[in-house]
Amino acid sequence: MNTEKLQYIFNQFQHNSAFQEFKELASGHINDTYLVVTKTKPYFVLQRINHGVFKDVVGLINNKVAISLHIQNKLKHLPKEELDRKVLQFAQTKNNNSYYQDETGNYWNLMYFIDDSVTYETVKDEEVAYEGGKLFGEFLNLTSDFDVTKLTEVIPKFHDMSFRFAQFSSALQSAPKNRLFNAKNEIDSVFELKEEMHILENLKESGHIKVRVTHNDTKISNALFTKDNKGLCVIDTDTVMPGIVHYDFGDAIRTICNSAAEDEANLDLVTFNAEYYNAYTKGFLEKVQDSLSPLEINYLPLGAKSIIFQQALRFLTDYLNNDVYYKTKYPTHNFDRAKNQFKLLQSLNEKYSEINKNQLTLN
Ligand code: GN1
Ligand code: MG
Repeated sequence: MNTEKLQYIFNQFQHNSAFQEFKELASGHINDTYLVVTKTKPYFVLQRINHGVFKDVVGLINNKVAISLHIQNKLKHLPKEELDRKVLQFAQTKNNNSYYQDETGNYWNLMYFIDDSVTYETVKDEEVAYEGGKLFGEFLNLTSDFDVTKLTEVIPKFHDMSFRFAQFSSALQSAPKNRLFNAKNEIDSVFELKEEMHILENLKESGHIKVRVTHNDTKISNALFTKDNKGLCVIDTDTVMPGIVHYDFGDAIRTICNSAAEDEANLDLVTFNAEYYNAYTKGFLEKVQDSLSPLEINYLPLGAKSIIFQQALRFLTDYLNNDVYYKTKYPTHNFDRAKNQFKLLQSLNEKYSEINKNQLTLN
């Protein structure tokens, strides 16, 4: 990305700021994200949405702007400086649009950067787990009265297990022989878990679990914290859409309770931290319990299991497909990610009865 082009795109938006320089924020696997440093604060975050992955970019942007406005409205009693740090704010273009489409067809959106905050790729402190739980719980609570039928399903069937299995099956048909051979054990694990991993989807399809507004990418690096570790703001709302609470709960647990990063290749370093699970769950339920049914609460542990499994399945599928979806840094990156998630799942399984028991006493 060259500076002139980025500056030009930045200046298509209303901001009254002078561009100084940009830095790439490289943590996402799908979109391109840049911090725009301006001569005076606030800084901005400029994002190019990957429209190969997100087919309905306009729907995606409408979703996230609508959700931000909804939360801002619910928190309007707060002082403006506090509100601006707790909820994402999107800038409009000079034509009063929430996105700019450049001459090559790419879509861009611009957010205000929230200064003096920290993010975590891995969690080393129980308080961060607890605060993360409160933050994501509050996000679900504040959006629980938003009319979910107004949201676009930005990636249809995003968390549907049967859809992910279908993608896996077709990858098995076309995968190169060496990758199939390398992944034999992981492929076997997928089939062993098939039935249990469909339980939540079946409960959703039969209407026993409610479809609500969900974030769908609640990895812990999508939570901003203050420097003293208080939950501040939920970011990366690209995948906000109708879903079930278990996916959001599970994806946060997947990243908070992993003692290592999701692509750590040394599997001895990957274990599931049950203390962080309890801390997260406590914070989460403090904020969202009143909007959940007892059935939804009782199935939260299975949400964690299902999402860790699904992420393993998605990384494995992409490895078998020769890495067409996630950004990778080396040829076995997706395979390392998949093995990491299977190891995490195994470690969770060893602690599962303990977690389930705690779950019942928590509510
Ligand atoms: C992708 O791009 P990023 O890092 O925000 C993916 C998530 C995965 C995550 C794994 C649209 O998110 O579903 O959980 O990688 N997003 C999409 O780190 O597929
Ligand atoms: Mg994301």
